Amino acid sequence: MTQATTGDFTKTPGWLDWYTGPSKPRFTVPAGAVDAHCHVFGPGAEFPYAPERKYTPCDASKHQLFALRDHLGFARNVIVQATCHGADNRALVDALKSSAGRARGVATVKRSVSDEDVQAMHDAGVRGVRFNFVKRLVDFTPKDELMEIATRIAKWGWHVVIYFEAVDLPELWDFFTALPTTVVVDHMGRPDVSLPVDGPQFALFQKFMREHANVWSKVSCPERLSVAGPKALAGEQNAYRDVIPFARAIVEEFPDRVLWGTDWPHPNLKDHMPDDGLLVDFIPHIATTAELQHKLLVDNPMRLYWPEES
Ligand code: 0GY
Repeated sequence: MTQATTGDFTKTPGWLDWYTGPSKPRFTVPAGAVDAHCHVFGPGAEFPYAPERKYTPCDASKHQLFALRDHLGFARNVIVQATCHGADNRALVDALKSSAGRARGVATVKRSVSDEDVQAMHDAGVRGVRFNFVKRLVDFTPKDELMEIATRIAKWGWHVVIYFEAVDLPELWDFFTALPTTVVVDHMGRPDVSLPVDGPQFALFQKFMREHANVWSKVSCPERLSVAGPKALAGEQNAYRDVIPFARAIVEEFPDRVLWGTDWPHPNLKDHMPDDGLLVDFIPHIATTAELQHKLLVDNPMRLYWPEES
């Protein structure tokens, strides 16, 4: 794969481009595996980045995403609208339409979206909306507006994907637990993995999932959550080892409500860009049996995104 340029847009200073030569994973994902969290960026010359964006990425096209899918051994993608495209879902919809049914999508919409627009996105393969509460990524949207959107999209059988930081869960709890749809949490609600896995911060997230059977979690982004980083210690095998106890706890307690994704092309990483092949090799450390791996990578994403085939 070759790195694309970014059209007329100037990348955010210090932006790390995605890794162009990912290794072939040693872990073979099960047949029919779904990469359930990834993005497309532009290309900016064709699908301009949104004026309200908080970063300008490098381009990362649908062709490059599909090539990565094949290289890693996955069958399908769930493409999640990234904040650099705001509520302009054209790049996402174009990728879905080019996927021959092998990609579904999660869009970002505003209150002003029409039923016709929702239906057109549904026909292209969109199955959810994303509400982002990470303050460095988006401006604030009133919760009554988000609840109105959630109520409307529920009529299409869509779900809500939420992205937030663990410290904000207490304040967001009442809103999240009132959502009328399936709710999918990005990256386990971004726990601080330097805190104990059995401490109060992660316990609140586990309570959130335990008490609300409609809540699912992506056990994704060790490269984003890790403090230990990608280097294994002498005598240890694992990159991102500090994330393992958190992700494994969620997979083992909620095996039917977990999803996994690469997060390619990995927006906003500051220190290192992961080799996506090594990210796949992380999976057996968090889903330690063939049965758990099959649920995580095939059964669960198929039930949520391709229910007609599962
Ligand atoms: C992710 C994480 C990030 C960015 C976005 O939409 C986005 O811009 O989700 C982040 O910066 O933490 O899931 O891709």
